[in-house]
Amino acid sequence: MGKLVEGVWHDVWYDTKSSGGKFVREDAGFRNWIENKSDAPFQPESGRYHLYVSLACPWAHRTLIMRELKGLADHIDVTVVSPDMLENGWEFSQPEPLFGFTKLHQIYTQAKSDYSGRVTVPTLWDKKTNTIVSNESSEILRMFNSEFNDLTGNTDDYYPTDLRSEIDLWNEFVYPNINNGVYKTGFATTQPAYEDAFDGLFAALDKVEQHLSESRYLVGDNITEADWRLFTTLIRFDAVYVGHFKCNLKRIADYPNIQGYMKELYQVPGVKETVNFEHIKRHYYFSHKGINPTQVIPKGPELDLDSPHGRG
Ligand SMILES: N[C@@H](CCC(=O)N[C@@H](CS)C(=O)NCC(=O)O)C(=O)O
Repeated sequence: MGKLVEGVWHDVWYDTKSSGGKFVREDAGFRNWIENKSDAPFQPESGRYHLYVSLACPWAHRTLIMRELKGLADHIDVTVVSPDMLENGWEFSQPEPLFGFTKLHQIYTQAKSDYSGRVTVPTLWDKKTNTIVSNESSEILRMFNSEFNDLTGNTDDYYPTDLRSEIDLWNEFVYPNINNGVYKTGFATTQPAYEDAFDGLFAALDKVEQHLSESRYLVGDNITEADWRLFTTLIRFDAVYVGHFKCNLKRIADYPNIQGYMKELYQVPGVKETVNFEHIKRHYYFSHKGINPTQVIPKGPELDLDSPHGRG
């Protein structure tokens, strides 16, 4: 765990002292866009881009799901980092295929030798211009959703124009309260910071539970990116966030509508193959030594994900 400062790796944990015990997530550093336009510097091309992910990470997971759903698996290769994120940050269990690097931070300094900032997954690499296109999952998601359609022939749209304002509203609600809410709860280093995040998280889950009693998905009758962004947090919740992050007012299994909805999304063809509980549990319980100094990984819980979801 650490960050790059002018191209040099420093092993430091998140600073919560300057924010009253609260965990504040930094913005991503590479924010280019792949666009299907003749004058765009990053154009959709088969085999041009390489995606670095952790199977443990909910932000990386979104991009893996979208790659699968949009038929991009044959066009964008993936390298999976080791689940353990310790003093060197994300590492590869075998040298990665493009440069033979063993650490993800080397990819960042390959792109920019004096880079300063966090080294995060997902990271989307461009082999043609030798740089990182983006390390912001929400933006990678949009590129995958729309910019490769001519290449793949897949025109499924998870961010349709007429639903954008509603999708944006859900994203703005789900991100701080749920996606990042579990991290704010788990990484809080003071009681009030923990309780604030905890209360916000469970109030938000209550609202989603209520909404899903009236609506098939977050936005009407079709799955949108808002659902996938929520899904990757839900699927980790009972296995990790309840125990490791102390998000223990309720489990997802205690919310009938959310549980059915989560199972339905899990059962969408291609999705369950992107879910890896071994990496998920190993990463959190083994990497966050401040929270779990023994690094013992729990065996449970038993999860019911494959039985009928009961949602129509
Ligand atoms: N805003 C980024 C956040 C990505 C992120 O924070 N990923 C975590 C893993 S779940 C990470 O790589 N953390 C390493 C660090 O913060 O140093 C995104 O959505 O892509």
